[in-house]
Amino acid sequence: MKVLVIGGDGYCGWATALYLSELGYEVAILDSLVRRHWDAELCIQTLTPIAPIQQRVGRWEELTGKSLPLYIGDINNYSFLSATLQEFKPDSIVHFGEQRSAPFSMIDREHAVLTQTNNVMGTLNLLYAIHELLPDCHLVKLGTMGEYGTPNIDIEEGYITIEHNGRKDTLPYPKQPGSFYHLSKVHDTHNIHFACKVWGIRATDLNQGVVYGVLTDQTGRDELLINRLDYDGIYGTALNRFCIQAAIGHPLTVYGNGSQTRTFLDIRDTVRCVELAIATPAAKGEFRVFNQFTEQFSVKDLALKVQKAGSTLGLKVEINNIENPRVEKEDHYFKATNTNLLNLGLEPHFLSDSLLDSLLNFAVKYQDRVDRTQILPKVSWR
Ligand code: NAD
Ligand code: USQ
Repeated sequence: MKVLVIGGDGYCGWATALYLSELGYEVAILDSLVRRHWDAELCIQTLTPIAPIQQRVGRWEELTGKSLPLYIGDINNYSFLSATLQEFKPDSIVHFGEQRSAPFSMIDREHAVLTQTNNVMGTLNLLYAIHELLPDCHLVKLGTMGEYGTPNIDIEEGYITIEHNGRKDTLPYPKQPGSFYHLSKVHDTHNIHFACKVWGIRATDLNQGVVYGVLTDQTGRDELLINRLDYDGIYGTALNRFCIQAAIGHPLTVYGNGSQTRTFLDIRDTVRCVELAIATPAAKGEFRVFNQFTEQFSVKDLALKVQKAGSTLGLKVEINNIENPRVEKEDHYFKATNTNLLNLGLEPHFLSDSLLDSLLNFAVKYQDRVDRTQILPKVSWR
């Protein structure tokens, strides 16, 4: 099976491209490299020194003897996108290629517009390209658990059955996202759902939780294959940030009282979930939604876990409750369903002390690359 990984130079995409390539899928990477450009603009860097995409791809090909073609360009350039699809002819497209930071999308008008234009138009262009050129191709699109927000009822997988005035229907689950970035995912969801209905496209929306960890069997094989690990206040995500903060002796930055609860998964499960989705494609016209996470934690619980793991490594870890820069509920009900991927055979890697140790050790190894001025959040929602 041929798989095109859009966003294959990014955190989730790079790990996924190598994993699928190792499993024997014929993989190609498409990426505009715009994330490297945004990093430069914001003066931020990944903790880990990532090699230029051509070098990391070359190293993978050298080590494994597998070819990993590279298409550098923007999916909003329709002639580039169509030429790529016509040349590579994928059976599945895994779409990670979006601006994915909530704080980035809340910097100002320009960044909100950039986020929604890049993400919503990119996915719309992709839907047209699939419809016109590869109508049988399965689109596996990365959505987010943040599309649902924090409703006071259980969160289902994409749809909910409702009885109203004596009638019953199964409808898209209500969406209450918490940033212009998360909203871009909701807009994508509606566009994909509609395209499945009118054109018979087959699609799976993976509503992923917050990803943690950095090592996979493939990216750990050589220094040139190392994956990115963001720790700054814009692109760094909660648990990865806490581990890096602990390693360099910075107090953990818990926003508000830390009771806000989110879903999480190990990057090794991200790659496996994508494999499960492409191995059993959606039917023609089906818009399938999987909630892609393995556990849920409050931010406060995560900080306490990192503090405990740090102490066993001799690190003195302080926890700081700082003013929450976001507008989000802190004390709320949260219970989300994730049975679809488990039913397909996902065997989760649960967050363990050994994982925290390995993340902490990784962070200690590269601590000289940390720019401490980039740790505290600088973007306010208000
Ligand atoms: P990332 O920023 O590391 O990677 C995204 C990649 O997409 C980058 O290499 C970027 O250059 C590329 N890209 C962006 N816009 C593009 C365009 N228009 N054309 C071509 N390439 C483009 O992000 P990530 O953490 O790997 O996230 C990947 C996807 O997974 C995103 O859609 C994100 O919303 C989703 N997701 C991520 C997380 C997480 O915790 N990292 C959690 C849930 C969902
Ligand atoms: N948080 C802290 N301290 C920090 C960083 C974050 O308390 O230093 C809190 C935030 O206030 C929030 C929670 O941790 O309540 C999660 O924040 P995050 O930055 O880890 O994650 P988020 O902004 O939601 O975005 C990340 C990815 C995004 C993905 C999303 C999945 O960047 O691409 O869509 O996780 S989810 O959260 O399920 O929507």
